[in-house]
Amino acid sequence: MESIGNMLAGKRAMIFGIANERSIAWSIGKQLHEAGAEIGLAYLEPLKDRVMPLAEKLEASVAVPCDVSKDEEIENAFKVAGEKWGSLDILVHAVAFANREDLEGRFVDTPREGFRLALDISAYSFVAMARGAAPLMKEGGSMLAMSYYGAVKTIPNYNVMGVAKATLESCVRYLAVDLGADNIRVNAISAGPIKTPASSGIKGFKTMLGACADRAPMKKNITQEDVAKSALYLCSDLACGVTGEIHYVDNGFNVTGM
Ligand code: 0WE
Repeated sequence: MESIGNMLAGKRAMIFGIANERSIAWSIGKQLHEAGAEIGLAYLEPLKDRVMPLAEKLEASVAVPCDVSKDEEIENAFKVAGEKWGSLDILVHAVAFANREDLEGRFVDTPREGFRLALDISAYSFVAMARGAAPLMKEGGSMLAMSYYGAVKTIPNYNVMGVAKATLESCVRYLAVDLGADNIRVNAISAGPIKTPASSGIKGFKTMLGACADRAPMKKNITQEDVAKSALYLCSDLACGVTGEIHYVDNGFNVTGM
């Protein structure tokens, strides 16, 4: 049995969604790098100065700016990775966005443009990434997206992001069917709430963290590292029989009814 130290030796991973050191994508990058994977990052250009030092720590051999609302930029990210590496084994999607004003108040008031934006950035981008990554996964591969329980149950204020995550989870299943014959697995992690760049500044978030910890069987909140360890499993050959799956990393919260 190989050790975690070389579980991903010789594998190459493209990671989308590092904003800073609290990003889930950053923890996953560290975990995959520690397991021996070669890392490539695609980041939002305005975040370059924050991301480049992290790219350096991951010894990233690819670092490419990418606005995931643009097909050409997603295509370019995989063109750059393909030119550098020739092949790809792992894709990590840890990207989401909704307008701030659409994450409070009544869901029924979500404007068409806010709905479009949330589903475009948070769900469609995974489809476009899968299309770019699949041709590079010549020996098969693993694609992973991040979801949240708000996809399947209503969570106050999560609103249009819940609809976007429901869409993302469905995309995982359809992509798993399309790509399965090419030995490409597609899964999502549904993470419990964590304080990250995306969750900071959401009103009532701290209260929510406390309530979740109280109700969760494990009586605590999860960490980015908890997510990253499950991500390592799903990206590795240990999960060779797992695809189309939504894997909860939430200290058991989702199995409770009260
Ligand atoms: O998916 C998320 C957060 C996604 C997110 C967060 C923001 C905040 C800043 C997407 N877009 C934006 N846009 C912004 O302008 N989570 C799972 C974390 C989260 O966000 C919530 C939650 C939880 C949990 C929002 C409301 C209620 C609960």
